[in-house]
Amino acid sequence: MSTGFFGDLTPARYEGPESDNPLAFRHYNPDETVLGKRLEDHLRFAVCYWHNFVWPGSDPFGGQTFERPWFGDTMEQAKLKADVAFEMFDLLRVPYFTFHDHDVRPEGETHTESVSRLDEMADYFAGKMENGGPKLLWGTANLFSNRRYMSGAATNPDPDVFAYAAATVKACMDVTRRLNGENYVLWGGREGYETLLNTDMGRELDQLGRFLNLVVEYKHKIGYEGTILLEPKPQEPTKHQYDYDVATVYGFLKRYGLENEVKVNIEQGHAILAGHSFEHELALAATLGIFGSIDMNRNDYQSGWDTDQFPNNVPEVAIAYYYVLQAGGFTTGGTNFDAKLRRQSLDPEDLIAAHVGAMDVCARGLKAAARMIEDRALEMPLEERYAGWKDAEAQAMLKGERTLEEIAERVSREGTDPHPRSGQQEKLENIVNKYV
Ligand code: XLS
Ligand code: NI
Ligand code: NI
Repeated sequence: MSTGFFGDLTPARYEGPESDNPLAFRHYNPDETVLGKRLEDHLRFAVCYWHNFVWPGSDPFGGQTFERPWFGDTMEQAKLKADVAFEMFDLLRVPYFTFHDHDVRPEGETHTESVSRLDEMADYFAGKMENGGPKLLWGTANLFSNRRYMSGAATNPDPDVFAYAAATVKACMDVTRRLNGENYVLWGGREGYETLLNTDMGRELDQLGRFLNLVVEYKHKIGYEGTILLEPKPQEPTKHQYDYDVATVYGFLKRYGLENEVKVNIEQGHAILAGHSFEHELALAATLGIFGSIDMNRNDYQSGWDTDQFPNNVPEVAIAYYYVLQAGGFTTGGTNFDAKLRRQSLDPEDLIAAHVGAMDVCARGLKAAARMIEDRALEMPLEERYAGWKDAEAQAMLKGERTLEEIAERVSREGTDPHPRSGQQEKLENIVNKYV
């Protein structure tokens, strides 16, 4: 039986680019084949639970703007929320969703009660996920909202908080596995500091390293086959977050022996906060072999904080998917909309319009990226640019078969004087523009 929250809306359909229907897909046709694969299987869209069904519309200067019948802290309301959430997944025909423990169940009086409520909700979800219902892209634990985590979870000066967080992650991994979640995410919102004056950075990094090793050890112990993902972010809510960006995370993983165990979930807005472009983070993760999944939500370029807006810039999204495809596309990862409405967008229909639009933008972006790949539009100039390295002598230098003296000797013998060549940036930008 329907909750009636979405009135008489019917599932969003693909109607083609000319459609005027604001709740129809103009570019996202899940069954369209792109590079030999269905669009739905390329994009692997996921809707997040927290921004859509938990966030009340607050901002730093104001409280709740949304009025939702499930706001409250009873299990009954949690189930109503789940009913509405699954109705929305259905209306959008998204293949995946994502959630934190905290999003789906009211906190209990004790840890045990919180876990049993989570288990009860997982059972409730399992029923709705049967028979072609949406699947779980990833599960995660909220280790940042409760005041016990104000000084960090794994990096807390108090070992009891470390233990509480560890127990919470165990419960969330269990539930994720039970629901066949394809990944498990850790975003360290409080794993950082407000001031160095009260922070022992070396100790906190070691705590975080041990925590993540515990997670990986447990994953192997229970035979969980999903991917463990870290989500980098430079700051907010902390002044400094240890998982600053992809490069920092990679150094951290190396240091604690986890570079082959853990990958990254890269969020567009977090990349911008770190002073990078989204594609920089994607390309670097692919290069380092740790690319996992994406959170496809942008920031406002003027605001300087995580505004979590739905994507709406096709050229930006196209470049992002270009690097996702270059990395071989998603395996267990996908496109999660960690995005929220603006707080004035009060209507249930706004939730649908936001996602439909975002999915369309992503579909356009991915199709443009696929065409660039098919035409090898950027690949050929790149090959050409590095062609000199095919030369035997160049290869010998690269493979460590030449010493510094030998190279110097050859340069003076041959009188080599390199000729600068154009980087052709504008030409390449024009090529991209042709596709987007
Ligand atoms: C916050 C993060 C968070 C993670 C999941 O900025 O993006 O929402 O994706 O904990
Ligand atoms: Ni974020
Ligand atoms: Ni995120």
